[in-house]
Amino acid sequence: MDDLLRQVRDGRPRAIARLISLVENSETAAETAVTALYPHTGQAHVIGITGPPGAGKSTLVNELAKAFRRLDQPVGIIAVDPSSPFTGGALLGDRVRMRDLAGDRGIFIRSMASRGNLGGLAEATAAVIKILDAAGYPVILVETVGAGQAEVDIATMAHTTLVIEAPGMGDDIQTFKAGILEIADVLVVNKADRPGADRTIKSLELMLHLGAGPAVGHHGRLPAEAASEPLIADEVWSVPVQPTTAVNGEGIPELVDVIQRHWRYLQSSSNWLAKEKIRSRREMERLLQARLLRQLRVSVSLDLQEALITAVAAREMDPYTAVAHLFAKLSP
Ligand SMILES: Nc1nc2c(ncn2[C@@H]2O[C@H](COP(=O)(O)OP(=O)(O)OP(=O)(O)O)[C@@H](O)[C@H]2O)c(=O)[nH]1
Ligand SMILES: [Mg+2]
Repeated sequence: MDDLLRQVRDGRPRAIARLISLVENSETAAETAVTALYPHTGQAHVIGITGPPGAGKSTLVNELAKAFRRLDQPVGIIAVDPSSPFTGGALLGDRVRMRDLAGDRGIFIRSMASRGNLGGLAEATAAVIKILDAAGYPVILVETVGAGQAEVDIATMAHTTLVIEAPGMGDDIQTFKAGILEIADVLVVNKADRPGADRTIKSLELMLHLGAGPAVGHHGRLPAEAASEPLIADEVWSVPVQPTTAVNGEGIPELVDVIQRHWRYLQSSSNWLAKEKIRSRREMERLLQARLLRQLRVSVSLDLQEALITAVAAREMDPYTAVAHLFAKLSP
């Protein structure tokens, strides 16, 4: 493992791929890898790309990667698909779409899919981000298809979250998913070549107006329970709406400018530590949850779990008492 970790820090693609496979398949490997690599992380700009199926996320990721390569920045790409039970070859379509990137040594692409457990996937994704960060990729693009909790999880891992929408999916304010304003640092209207793009842009701008009113300290809108550190109100980021046509590259240079502006905003901001604390708290909660569930599997027989579930369903026991039984078994 030590040798492998050294090679990863040297940026060797084959070592990186091997370590990622280990981490995907074993929580212990993830723990060992992250513990060793953590001191070497914190350099990368992690950019989340999320949005509904077919909005053009992969096409856009492809274009963004090419744009960052033109700036001479190595780029790591993680495509996460929580709805797919397969790993590796599952996102073959994405690979095809990103094929102009193949052969570029400055690009590392990895697809990840569900292991039948969303929490596990988030944990693995967080570990893979750290591996690429420690391996020296200054830009890491993480694509997730908008699937509820997964996209929120990615938003808490990314410094900059792009929410991708496309025209023609019904442009009423109500049809945009609730919650996207909370996670978006930039709203991208892709397929700007399609009829109705203007209307989508206007709807989103209106929604931003209604949602936020005048400029609000961004990420101050993350749930209050997460923000133990007061966010300083004089630092503001107003979420821009950026049109793009990913298939021909239109709007991409402007989008890269916006992304870089957001990065500078984060770094110059006195809120940096407060935001890092929000991210760290979320990550630790996720790990704790995963660990508790793992411990439950080890300490409590499936029969007993089933019996308690049945008792609650049959109204023979209340859920609090059932959980108290489980919890008592967890502590040694
Ligand atoms: N007209 C038009 N089509 C686009 C544009 N960007 C992407 N597409 C097309 O939209 C389709 C879906 O693109 P993808 O990049 O696979 O979209 P995605 O959001 O990654 O899709 P999933 O990963 O399946 O959720 C493809 O056929 C693209 O060629 C665009 O700017 N304009
Ligand atoms: Mg895709």
